[in-house]
Amino acid sequence: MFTCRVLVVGAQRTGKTILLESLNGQVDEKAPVYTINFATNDNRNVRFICSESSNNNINTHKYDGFVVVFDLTNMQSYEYSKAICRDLTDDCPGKTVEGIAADRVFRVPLFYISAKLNIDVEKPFLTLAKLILK
Ligand SMILES: Nc1nc2c(ncn2[C@@H]2O[C@H](COP(=O)(O)OP(=O)(O)OP(=O)(O)O)[C@@H](O)[C@H]2O)c(=O)[nH]1
Ligand SMILES: [Mg+2]
Repeated sequence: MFTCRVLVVGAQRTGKTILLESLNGQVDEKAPVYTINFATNDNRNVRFICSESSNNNINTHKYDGFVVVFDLTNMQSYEYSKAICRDLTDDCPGKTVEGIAADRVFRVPLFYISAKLNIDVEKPFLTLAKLILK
């Protein structure tokens, strides 16, 4: 079992907690920390130790991966997520045109999910698992 520490990060009220709760992991209520086991489709197992934050001052050394969340109906949360991605990635070209999709700007996979409706919530984590295991 490969264990990796993941921070779910984004503006306030963007569904970070609901997303983590929807993944049916084990919750340590004190921290809170969510332990979620995933199997990739080639049957490799990954354990994600997940926590959430809306603070953009991230201690990157504490984590192996990041899921950056924004709310499609909240442009401010999108701008905030872009700032976070900018901080987290070195490979953002300085002169990228604003307004194009986040995945084009930052070359990170982008997913449209609904934690509330339980649509595709596991997708970002499975992709993270594949990227980390490869
Ligand atoms: N429409 C819709 N609402 C959502 C979705 N996910 C979460 N919400 C709502 O967004 C609100 C915030 O959800 P939380 O999971 O508490 O968000 P959070 O990012 O953890 O919030 P903070 O911890 O306060 O920063 C709640 O009222 C949720 O019901 C979604 O996929 N669709
Ligand atoms: Mg929360």
